[in-house]
Amino acid sequence: MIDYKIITVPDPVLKQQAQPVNKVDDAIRVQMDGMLRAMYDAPGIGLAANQVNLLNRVLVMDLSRRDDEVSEDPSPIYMANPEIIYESEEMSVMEEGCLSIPRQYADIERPAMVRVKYLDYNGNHSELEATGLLSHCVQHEIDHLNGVLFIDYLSSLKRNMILKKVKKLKKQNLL
Ligand code: GNR
Ligand code: NI
Repeated sequence: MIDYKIITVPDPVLKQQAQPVNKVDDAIRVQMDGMLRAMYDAPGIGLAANQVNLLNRVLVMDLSRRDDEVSEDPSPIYMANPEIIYESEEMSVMEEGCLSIPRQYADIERPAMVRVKYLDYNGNHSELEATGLLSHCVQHEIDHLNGVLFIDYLSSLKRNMILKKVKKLKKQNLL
C-alpha cells in the first residue's frame, strides 16, 4: 500500500490541471487504493490526485464514514477521467471543507444534481447521478482535477483570510 501524504495550500500542484489516464491498469488501482487509505485516515469523504501530489485524473470518495462512524460499511467510489455530462439548473448551498485547506469551511453554491461519466476501478465505463452531499463532493473533486479549490468561489477578501489562517496554523505547527 502506498502511503500518500496530503498536500495543503499554497502548494502550486493544487492549482494545476491533472491529465487524463490512458486506461485503468494495475498502477492506477494501486494509486486508488492508496488514495482511499489516505482519505479514510484523514478522515475525509473525497480525495483527488492533485492532493497527493499526482497530476492524473483520478479521484476517490466514500460518504459512508462521515463523522468517524466506523460502524457503517465502507462503500468506496473510484473514478478515472470523470466528466460532468449533465448539471441541474437548480442550485444547492452546502458548507464545504477541504483536506488541503485544513479546518476552514465555507458555504458553496453548486448545481444541485449532476450526472458524471467515468471509468471505474475495473476500467469499465460507468455513470453516477448525484444529489445532496455526494453532488457537492464529486463536483469538489472534479474541481481539484482542474486546479480549482472551493475558496476560488469566495471573494478575494474571504479567500485571503482563509489562506492566512492556514498559514498561521502551519507556523504554530497545528497541522
Ligand atoms: O472531507 C471532505 N468533506 C467535504 C464536505 C463538503 C463538500 C466537499 C467535501 S470533500 C472533503 C475532502 C476533500 O478535500 N476532498 O477534496
Ligand atoms: Ni478538497
